[in-house]
Amino acid sequence: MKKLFLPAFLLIGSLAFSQPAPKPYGPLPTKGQLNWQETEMYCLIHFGPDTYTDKEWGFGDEDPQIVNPTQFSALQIVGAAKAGGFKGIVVVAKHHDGFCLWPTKTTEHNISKSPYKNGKGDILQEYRDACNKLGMQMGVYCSPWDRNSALYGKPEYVTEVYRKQLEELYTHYGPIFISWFDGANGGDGYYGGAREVRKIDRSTYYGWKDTWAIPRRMQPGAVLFGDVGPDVRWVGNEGGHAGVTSWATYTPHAPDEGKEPGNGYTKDSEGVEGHRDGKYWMPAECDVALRPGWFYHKDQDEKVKSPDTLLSLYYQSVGRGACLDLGLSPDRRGLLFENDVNSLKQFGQIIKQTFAVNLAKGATLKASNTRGNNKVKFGAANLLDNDRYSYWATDDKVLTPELTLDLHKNKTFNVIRLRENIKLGQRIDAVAVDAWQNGKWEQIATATSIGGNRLIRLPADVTASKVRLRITKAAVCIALSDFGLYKEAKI
Ligand code: FUL
Repeated sequence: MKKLFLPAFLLIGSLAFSQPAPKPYGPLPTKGQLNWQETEMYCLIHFGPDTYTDKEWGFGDEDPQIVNPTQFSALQIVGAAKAGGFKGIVVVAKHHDGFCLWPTKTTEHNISKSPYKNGKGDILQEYRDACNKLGMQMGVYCSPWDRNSALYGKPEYVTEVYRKQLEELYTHYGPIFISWFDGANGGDGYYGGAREVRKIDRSTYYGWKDTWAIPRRMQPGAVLFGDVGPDVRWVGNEGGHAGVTSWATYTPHAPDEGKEPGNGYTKDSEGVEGHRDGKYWMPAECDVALRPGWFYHKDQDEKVKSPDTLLSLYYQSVGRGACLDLGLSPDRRGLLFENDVNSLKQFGQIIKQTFAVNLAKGATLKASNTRGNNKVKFGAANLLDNDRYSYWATDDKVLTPELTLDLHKNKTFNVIRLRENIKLGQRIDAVAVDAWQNGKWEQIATATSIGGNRLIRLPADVTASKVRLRITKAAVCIALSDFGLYKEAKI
């Protein structure tokens, strides 16, 4: 009997521990997309001729002599973004007016023709240096639409100007984490003096597949953003919010049946929620400006979004699995105005303090199921460590498990955080959270589309000593990596 017992024990033990990891589900993120997801928040910096003409879209005939930011400080701008909790910047290297902030060889319409540093300036390089110094990531936005170029509308503009500009940006300014492709395209402009309306076929003109091949080759770590991704999709509004349900998966559709979608040519209202059965891993980026406009306008100095507004946008973007891309606009001096700096700073403090302490840490966890009974590899304790990819998993057939957290004493919170290990795809459709109140469980929240990050901001504080998480719908067995309870800081 004794002799039999040992091998049987070993067999059962090894079966349990040999339970393989859950099979990945659906489209999966690439390394660049994982990095982007972890970045969560970055800033989109608009500065150029529009700053001096008080416009949002320059016509393309602006004199480079007007661009003279005598106090330009990339360190001040990037430093303010960092204080706001942002982990990167996207530099608008060229906006629709065609003026390049770096000394490009592709056009005369660039910073070297301005008085800035006597024509020796290179704003991109200054941003690069500041990012390196402050440990921030850098990305670039080079507008496909160019209202200055005489060639715009001809194939040569794409092959000899636009793609060459991208090559320069990808060559000279170090590793970038995102290349941003805008959808605004074609219309009236200066076009080398022609001053006319030029329309392009948004579906085919830029040859997106060939254009994307350039960053794929030259900046393999970067994600590519656009209405059609291919890595990060536009959320479909410039209000800074994703849908209450927002899937990381998406299939871009052209507005007209049978056509190829392109940037500026999608059913962009679909971007806000994405598609549960989307063909691609293509989570949303929510872009919104800190002020009403993307460029600096003096008369908007008092219209800078407050830290509270930024916080609510944070929950509606980052909290829904998207990233927040906040527009900053240096003024004519080349500095961020003090109201902008202050708002960023206070917002950053709220975020930092709110998420500094996970009140669920130290809880005793009881899961209704653990994959293969393997608590080390797939146990619920993995939810409370700081590893974004260690996870609690269930057996293949268990799609709606429950987890009870005994917090041992009353804790007060108003934010709940959930994250899936998205290396295994987006698996969970819906959850509910209960708190132990007056001797019974009471449902305090529900949420859909969990993905890389889901923040639930409760309408009021909850005080409880026990909390329960119920997965109410999942496509396959779960792989949840994070559960957090937080109390929002007041500044
Ligand atoms: C839009 C542009 O037309 C705006 O000027 C701005 O750059 C914004 C971020 O993207 O499509």
